[in-house]
Amino acid sequence: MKKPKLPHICLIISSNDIPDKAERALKSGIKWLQLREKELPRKKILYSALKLKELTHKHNAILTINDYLDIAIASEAEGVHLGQDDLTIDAAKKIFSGIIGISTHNLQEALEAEKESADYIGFGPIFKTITKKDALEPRGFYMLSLIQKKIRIPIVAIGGIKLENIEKIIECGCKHIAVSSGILIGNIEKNIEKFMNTFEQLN
Ligand code: TZP
Ligand code: MG
Repeated sequence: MKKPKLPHICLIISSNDIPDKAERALKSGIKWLQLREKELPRKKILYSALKLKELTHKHNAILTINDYLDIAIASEAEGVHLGQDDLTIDAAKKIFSGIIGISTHNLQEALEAEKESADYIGFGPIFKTITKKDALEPRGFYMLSLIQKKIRIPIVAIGGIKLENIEKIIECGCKHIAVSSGILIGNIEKNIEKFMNTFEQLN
């Protein structure tokens, strides 16, 4: 199966956002959802993934699952997003032919991910985030630009990305972002419209 092209914006959601916020986001044009659920037992995460897959399929969007390759496979999600302490990319490739992304936080991790032929890297946190409790220190624009120069696979900037700072992210050459609070807090529809407009100017 051919891997789908990565949309510009990945919206990170948890089970609490299903179905209401997930559906509103999809209706507003979001084409990539990532299920990131750190609290619930695996069986409940699977149920969330299955429900989300129904919704993303209906709206012609893709779904990726954070951390759990088994749940990605069982829910027929298009991809999995691995952390540095999850399965290796090599191991994931043996059992999964979908999109494999991995979180990176420095140049060395990014180069390793590229060498292992990840489909994309997540890079961050770019700014301070309220969503990830154990997030590292913000990497900032400088690091993002450096990574952009050295890495050829798609880079998804993550962490504290908001409408106020998105233009600078794009100036760094970045074509993909993963966002949670910047879209889910406030008016979801308006936030998405503004984020999408910013990227449309690129095309
Ligand atoms: N990894 C680094 S920052 C982050 C994750 C999962 C959270 C992103 O959420 P927000 O609300 O857009 O900062
Ligand atoms: Mg993880």
